[in-house]
Amino acid sequence: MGLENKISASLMCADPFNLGDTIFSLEKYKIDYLHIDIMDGKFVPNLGIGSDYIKALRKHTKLPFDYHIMVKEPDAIINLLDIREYDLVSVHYECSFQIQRTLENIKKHGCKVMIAINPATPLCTLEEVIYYIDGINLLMVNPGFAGQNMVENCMKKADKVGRIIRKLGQSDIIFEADGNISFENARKLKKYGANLFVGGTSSLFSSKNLKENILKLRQNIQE
Ligand code: S6P
Ligand code: MG
Repeated sequence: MGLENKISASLMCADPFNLGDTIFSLEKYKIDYLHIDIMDGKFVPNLGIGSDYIKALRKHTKLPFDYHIMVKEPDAIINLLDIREYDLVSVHYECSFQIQRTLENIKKHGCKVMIAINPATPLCTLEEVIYYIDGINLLMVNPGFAGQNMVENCMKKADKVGRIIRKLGQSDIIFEADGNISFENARKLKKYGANLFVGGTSSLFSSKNLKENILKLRQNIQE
């Protein structure tokens, strides 16, 4: 028996002018997580929102945060975040010289710790970290920007990740899929074992009707 399917709403895809209303709507329509992309302009060629801004959001919502950290040597930044035990934190395999140490540092915050895998990151890396992590965040695009098309081969990679998880008997591992998660892609990824879906411009924010889009995404990831 696997984990319950969940949806994480990508904050960088929301209209910043209406952010408060969007977050209240996400709460009202029972979204599971707020997906927060943190970028440093070095690990990925873009910048994300800063730690003070993120902490300010915390004052206005009780939704759990799903931090996706795309930062070189992220330990210092991680310590600046207000991480709670119900949050998820994913860092990339390549971000740190001693990734196991970084994962252990994150774990000290009491949250779930996850490894993020780029489209070109070999899956054999999972063997080295699987016993340190609660989940995998599989990137279906090269991270840094919203609105990209899925990198070829990523669907096959998702299939392989699902098989690895089953082979290791790790049925309680979180398997997140991030990037170009359209309604259709979500349905396919669900078959491969994904259980956490990042909703961005391809689904939740593809039109102004957030309620309808959440419902449609939920229907597409049902058992
Ligand atoms: C990409 C980032 C993602 C995006 C999300 C956008 O670097 O990690 O979390 O916010 O992928 O969704 P979409 O549907 O526009 O690709
Ligand atoms: Mg992300």
